[in-house]
Amino acid sequence: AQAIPERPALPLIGHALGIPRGADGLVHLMKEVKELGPVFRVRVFGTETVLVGGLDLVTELSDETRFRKNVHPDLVEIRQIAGDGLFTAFHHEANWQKAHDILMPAFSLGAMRGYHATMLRVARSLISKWDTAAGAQPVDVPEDMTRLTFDTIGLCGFDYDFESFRRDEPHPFVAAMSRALAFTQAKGESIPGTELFRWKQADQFRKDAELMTNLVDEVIRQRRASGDTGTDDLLGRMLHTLPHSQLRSSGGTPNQATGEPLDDVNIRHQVITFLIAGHETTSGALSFALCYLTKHPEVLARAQAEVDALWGDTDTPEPDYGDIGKLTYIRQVLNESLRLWPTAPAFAVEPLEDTVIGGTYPVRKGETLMVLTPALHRDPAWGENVELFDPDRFTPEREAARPVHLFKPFGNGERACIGRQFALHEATLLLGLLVHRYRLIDHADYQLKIKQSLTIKPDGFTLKLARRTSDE
Ligand code: MNH
Repeated sequence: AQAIPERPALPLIGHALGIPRGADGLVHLMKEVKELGPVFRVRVFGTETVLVGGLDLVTELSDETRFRKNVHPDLVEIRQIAGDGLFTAFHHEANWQKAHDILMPAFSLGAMRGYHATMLRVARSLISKWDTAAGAQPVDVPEDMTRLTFDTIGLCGFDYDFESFRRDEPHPFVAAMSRALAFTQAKGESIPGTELFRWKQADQFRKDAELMTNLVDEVIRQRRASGDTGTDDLLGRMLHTLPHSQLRSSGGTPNQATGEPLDDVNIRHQVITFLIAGHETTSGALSFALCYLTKHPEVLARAQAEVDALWGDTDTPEPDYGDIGKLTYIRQVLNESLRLWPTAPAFAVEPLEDTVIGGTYPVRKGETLMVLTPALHRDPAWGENVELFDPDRFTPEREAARPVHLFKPFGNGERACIGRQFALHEATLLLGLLVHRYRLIDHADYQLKIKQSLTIKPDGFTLKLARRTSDE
């Protein structure tokens, strides 16, 4: 056995001084993969994390007979807001299996048929805003993508309209959420004990958490008051579906689902979870994709050719559900954007027992092994020029030939993203409509800069737009 590589560490504070805070932390760790190799250990005060960023090790860690999701310290902090909701639930919590069983059908590929019209309606709100901006002023891409994804999850999941396109500022929930997530993250990165001195931020955090909770309770109250028990969206399913007992697919531990519906506190946690997880990542993915389309005119031209073949030069295309599956090149563009910048840039697993990874590194039961997805997505197995944006990496032939665990933007196994089809349907539809309608003008010669909260976005990315004419 061999010790996991690490930089020399100072007593107590460990590597804290060497790791930049916030946004640059991710880029720093990606660099460490190049210098220290695909596995290394980082200590920050009392917390130790093993980081993993290469194909062979990630393939090993994806084995669910040996590893399961780890709710790492950052996620534990987020439990203050999202409790035992799907994303932050410990793997053994009974509510995870229960909510998973109740909600899975709402995320099947077939369920997307039911969301399509609503997604299209929200896309048209964005387009009408962008039409007004076209030829006049630039648009703030991540902000408008956030308006779109937030309204989409609100309407599709809860039949609740946040009306983000009627607001000059982000919806108060979005502002409160960003601050609250930043607070929980800063807490994880700071010297233990110093929370006491940040009472102002702590006070703001309490207010933000309360605002989110109140809004969610209002969403639930409105549904209950309406007497509606038939709507089969996320909220309807949570309020009215009874789970049936079944065995856990892994391990064989009997699940403790009782046949009772989800309790009110858990429903609140799930709604908050979906409002957060259901919009941040998709909005970032759309923003990166637009950024790469803007910087790669030859890719944009191919994407435009694809939508033109489907919708011609009609002013208002009427994409139906089936069209989304035909936008295969647009889907490749999205995948390639998610390869370079997977917007949830890490996920963690823990060994079920003390074990050895990579044939030589001992790891302990329950310790945090964090997969650094952007590093995995630059593994030499991707080929020569891993930094190059090339949607042709995702042609059906090359996808079929790719090792299974080389591309993991949605995490792994049972605890992988439940909203994957939802995100891809929504994002493919919108990108299709946008490239059909606009020329994307890189008016500020944008240089990619990563902004990181829990998820990542292209910081300060603005675009100018012009309507396409029928000969371009
Ligand atoms: Mn999503 C889990 C990435 C869109 C709801 N999501 C995960 C995980 C990743 C992830 C990675 C696994 C995290 C972990 O192992 O700790 N999610 C994404 C990306 C997009 C995305 C890159 C868009 C692009 N996610 C969405 C959408 C929704 C959603 C849209 C909801 C509508 N995601 C979830 C939930 C979980 C999750 C809920 C937790 C699932 C579970 O543990 O059971």
